[in-house]
Amino acid sequence: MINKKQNLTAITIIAYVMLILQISCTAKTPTDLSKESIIPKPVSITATGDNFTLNDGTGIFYQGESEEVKQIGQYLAGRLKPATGLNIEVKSVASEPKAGIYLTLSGDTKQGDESYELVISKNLLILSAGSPAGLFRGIQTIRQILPAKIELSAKQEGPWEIATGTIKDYPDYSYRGVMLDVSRHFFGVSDVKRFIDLISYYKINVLHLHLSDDQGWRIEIKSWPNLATHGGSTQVDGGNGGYYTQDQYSDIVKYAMERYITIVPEIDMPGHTNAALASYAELNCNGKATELYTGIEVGFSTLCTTKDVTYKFIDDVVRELAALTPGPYIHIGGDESHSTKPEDYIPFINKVQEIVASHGKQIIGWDDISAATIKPNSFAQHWANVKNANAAVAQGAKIIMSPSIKAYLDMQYDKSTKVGLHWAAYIELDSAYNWDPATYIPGVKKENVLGVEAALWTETITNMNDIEYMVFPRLPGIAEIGWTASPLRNWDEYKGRLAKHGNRFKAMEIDYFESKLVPWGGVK
Ligand code: IFG
Repeated sequence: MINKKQNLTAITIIAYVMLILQISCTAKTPTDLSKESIIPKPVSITATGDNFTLNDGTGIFYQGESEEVKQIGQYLAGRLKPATGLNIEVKSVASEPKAGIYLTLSGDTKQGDESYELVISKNLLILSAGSPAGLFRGIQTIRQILPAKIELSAKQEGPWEIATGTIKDYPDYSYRGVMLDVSRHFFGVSDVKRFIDLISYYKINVLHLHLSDDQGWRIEIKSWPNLATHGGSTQVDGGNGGYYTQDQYSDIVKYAMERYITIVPEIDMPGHTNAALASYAELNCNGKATELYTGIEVGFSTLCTTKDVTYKFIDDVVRELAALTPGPYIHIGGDESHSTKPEDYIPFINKVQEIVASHGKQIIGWDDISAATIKPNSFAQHWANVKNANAAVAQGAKIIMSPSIKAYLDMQYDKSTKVGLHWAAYIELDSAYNWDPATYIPGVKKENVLGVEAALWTETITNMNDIEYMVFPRLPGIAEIGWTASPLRNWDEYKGRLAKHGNRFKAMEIDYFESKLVPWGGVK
């Protein structure tokens, strides 16, 4: 029979052991870099079993006088400050420092301009790349090999340790995008900037903005002002809609460029054009403006493809948009033109491609445009019809893979998902991850694929929380499909890494879907 005194002693011993354990857990025990949960998975990781520690003596140094590299260093310092409370100095140096974080463009771009290498030793973390974009991608990896609490916005206790070793990395596909439909429901500049922050953490490098559709025109066009003021005045279910002034659009473009993300603007045509048809009577074959539309039907609208004014309209729109868009692409839509006669659709698409090319941009269109003659150096975005994809490849076009049953993030996870649609499929995390763009469509090989893009249509999505709920965690998986070569990808291994991102999602205040397929937990 244990007496009271013995009982107390036992409890004291247990408490003491727990304390020692706790402290030893945070002691500088060598950690294993290869056990980190980086998404997308890097090409190679070699661990050396020690720790680099970020502290108030750590500086960020960059080689030479490049203002751009300095800004990347300042970006990193800015991401580290909230949780560590450290005001890390960013300084130019002529040569490799003895200690701290060193950014250098001494790398090569043999594996593309987003390749980078991280060499981490006890006192010095060297991030090298062949171009600033590679440095920026490497910084996302640095963020992910720090404890998840680094992403919290309030000051936390350290230590801020990074396991030592070497990471060599570069993407499999050069186009890794996500589309945000700002037409069905409008999302303001601050929402788009937060969205850009979140997708950049997973090395996404394209943001496709679906700027026009039946329910809303979302970009100011100075030569056709009613497009935004009238065509942008509402949205699905009749809300106030909205639009980006050209200055606001330029602000979004700049914010994306600073994160090495290319903006692809889409003006969908000849279908999905009711907002424009409601704004200008002359764009309609009958000369009468349509009513604004706040439903979610598709396929009922078409520009009047036989009128000259239609091509003047398109030329004005494309000219103004191209002047605001430093990226190489303009997306012309082309999908679901069920109200356009095929004999009118084909010459229309051919003419529109000439207009876009005349303004110095490359064309992307949904793969419906393969019915027309796709200009060389144009791209077809596959979404539902494999015949269209094969027809595009037959014309020499490269494919951006956005299969609706895999990559449409407006698809519900399962029957219980509170928002979204399911016309294509219910898409749980394993389904969104388990596909390979290089073998997905018979006849479409890896060399025919430019990359992948997830698409968030917003008929049922009305706020940032719903955007985050539908996009996370499926987007990190699609980002990995675009970045990590398929032999390195495996759902059972990936879900273990994804589980460790739950605390990162929480730290970034992402309202993510906690799928039961993932063993969430395991604080890192
Ligand atoms: N298809 C339509 C979209 C949108 C989507 C919703 C394409 C290319 C269904 N076109 O996907 O406008 O309505 O899931």
